[in-house]
Amino acid sequence: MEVEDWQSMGPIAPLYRELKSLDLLENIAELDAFGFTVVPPEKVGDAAFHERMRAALDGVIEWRFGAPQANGSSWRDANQIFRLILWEDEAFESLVLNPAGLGLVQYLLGPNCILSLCDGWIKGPGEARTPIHQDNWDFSRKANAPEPNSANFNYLLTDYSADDGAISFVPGSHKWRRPPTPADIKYWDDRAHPIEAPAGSMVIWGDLTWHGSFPRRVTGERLMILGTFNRPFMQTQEPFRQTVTDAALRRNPIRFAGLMDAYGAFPFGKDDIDAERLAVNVNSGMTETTKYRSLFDTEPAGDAVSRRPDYAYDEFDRDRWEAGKTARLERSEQRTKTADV
Ligand SMILES: O=C(O)CCC(=O)C(=O)O
Repeated sequence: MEVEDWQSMGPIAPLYRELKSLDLLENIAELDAFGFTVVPPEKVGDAAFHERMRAALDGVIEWRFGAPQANGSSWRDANQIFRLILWEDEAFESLVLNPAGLGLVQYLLGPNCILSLCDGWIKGPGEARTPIHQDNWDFSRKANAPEPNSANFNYLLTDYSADDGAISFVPGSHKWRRPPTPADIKYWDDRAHPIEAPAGSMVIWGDLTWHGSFPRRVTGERLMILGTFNRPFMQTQEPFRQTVTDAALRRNPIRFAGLMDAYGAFPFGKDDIDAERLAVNVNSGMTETTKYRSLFDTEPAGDAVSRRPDYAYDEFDRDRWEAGKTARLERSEQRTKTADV
């Protein structure tokens, strides 16, 4: 079937075509049927890409904690997340834009999703594990909405098996639309399906799927990078909008400014929306009409984008409002005249 730019599909049709060109349609089917999928290393990047990412994460670990000892027991009984690594190496900027990872995440959340987390994760030998849980943090509702609000990739930097301390999933749990109870957690901890996949793979899932991880039974460290993305009306878990620099926006494609939510409409101040910035249409965060940005766009955005200004939310610019009113009345007069002719 020819997938056309059907108006009713908005940006999902071009996204689907690009995922097809990446040979990822089976992954879409797995996300729908089972609630998780694994993209093999060769569809994520070439050998140089994987080596670069490993060097970047090793660099963060060494800088923050010191290099692990050669005997493989530095991280015994640890299951440690290290937060906000995005700005510690430019390699991570290309990871969050990775066409396979971002493409499948966008399929789950829409192509105007924003970045919520970019973290490293290390697990050492011993008993430490992640209990079965769901990443949908909306505990204000009794039942989950049918579609996820956030989605993750786990980019593996070491091989995964149950003995390596792999992530595990409860297949199909994304359709149950509720978080696990304490009894569920106990039941599924050892029964969940472990991911067996080589380093360089990307595991992807939406926030409705129950998952956890096994303890690591061998020496050495399990390494992974977590990317979490939100729908754009939500608060992010890490402050990318506040910490992104103009230089980072300039050197990346326009979609990166969208991921940083540098053009998101919220929050409003007394002056309401910044229409000029919204018109740039990088990522409105309000509607589905945001222009589709290709997964393959690598053109640096340059001066087309900038950091979010420091708005004086508590001030009201009466002159600006008057100017807007005058312009509106003039437009309406013009329309009436045209209709009279
Ligand atoms: O690998 C793990 O320990 C669990 C990963 C996880 O829960 C996540 O990435 O959200």
